[in-house]
Amino acid sequence: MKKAAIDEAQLLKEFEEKIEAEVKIEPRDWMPDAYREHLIRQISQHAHSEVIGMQPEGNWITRAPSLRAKKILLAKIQDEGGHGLYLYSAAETLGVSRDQFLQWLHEGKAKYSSVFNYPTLNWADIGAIGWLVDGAAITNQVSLQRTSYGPYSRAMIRICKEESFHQRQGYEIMWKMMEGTKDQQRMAQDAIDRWWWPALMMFGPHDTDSPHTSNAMKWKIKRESNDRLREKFINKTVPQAELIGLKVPDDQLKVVGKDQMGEPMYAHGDIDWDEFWRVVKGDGPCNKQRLDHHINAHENGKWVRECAYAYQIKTNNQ
Ligand code: BYC
Repeated sequence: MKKAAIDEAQLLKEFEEKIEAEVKIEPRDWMPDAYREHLIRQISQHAHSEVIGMQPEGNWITRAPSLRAKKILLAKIQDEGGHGLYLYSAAETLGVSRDQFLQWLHEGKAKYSSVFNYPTLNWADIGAIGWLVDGAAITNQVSLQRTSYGPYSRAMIRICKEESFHQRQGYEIMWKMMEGTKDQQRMAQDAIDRWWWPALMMFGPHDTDSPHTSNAMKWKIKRESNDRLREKFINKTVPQAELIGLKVPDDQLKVVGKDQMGEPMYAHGDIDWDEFWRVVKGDGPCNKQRLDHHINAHENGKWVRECAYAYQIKTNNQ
């Protein structure tokens, strides 16, 4: 065997030993190309989700029903922007520039979570996003705190702290509406009817149809599979819905057992995977609007970036 091949085999062995021993992989460590590519794809798509996810909620800042509600919504949306920035920074440690990530997003080569391609039609949708969409995101992200790549794991730990406030403020909106008038209760039920299934789709295709799961689990990038996380989310969320008098829009939902704490575990009905793939591939209700908005905002911000670069060059030369 040639020396380069021996060296590579040794490096791979050391990498695998670290993964096995739960030692985080750091940016300057050797890693297989496929591990790097996998992380670049997943972390950048995660970052894009955070940033595109600001749009459906941003739609309601000017129409929040009280000053308190407006302040909470503003703070939440600002947090999402911050999450995007931590994640872009984590992804950049893998050797790809922020400009490149944005170009892939604008060209439609990079994905973002399909859930953000649905419209926010009324105030109850803001409650449903916080409760269900952030609730689904946090279920996934708690698990990703233990991911094997150090910068991604550390970003997740910080993001989870903020995400739990997001989930609770969403649930509070729904709970208040369910304590309100008949019309408010109808709006809350309508919102869960429209957001429940897209929230379940956030976990991705069934494990048997998920091409990336096998490597992701082998390298401990993902710590739990798409279906396992979806089940966890359902088990946690159905009792919350029932507590405030909301009905989960799934006629096939049924209790199939109890967990170790005596809490119910559920089996759910069929997810409409045709709809999922249609939306992922660009044909959802708001795909075009979301991407156009991002591209326009990016173009309009060009002068700000140019000023910042010019200032950086000037101060570096002093
Ligand atoms: N939407 O083999 P699979 C937030 C794609 S934002 C679109 O299972 P993987 C918030 C997948 O990319 C945070 N595409 O992939 C912000 C792959 O296509 P490519 C949201 C999806 O990576 C503002 C193909 O399907 N959270 O919290 O092993 C306001 C096959 O899938 C989706 C994240 O972004 C989807 N739902 O697992 C409020 C989580 N699902 O790449 C809240 C980060 C699958 O081969 N990402 N695809 O072209 C992950 O954890 C994983 O990437 C996934 C998919 C679980 C999503």
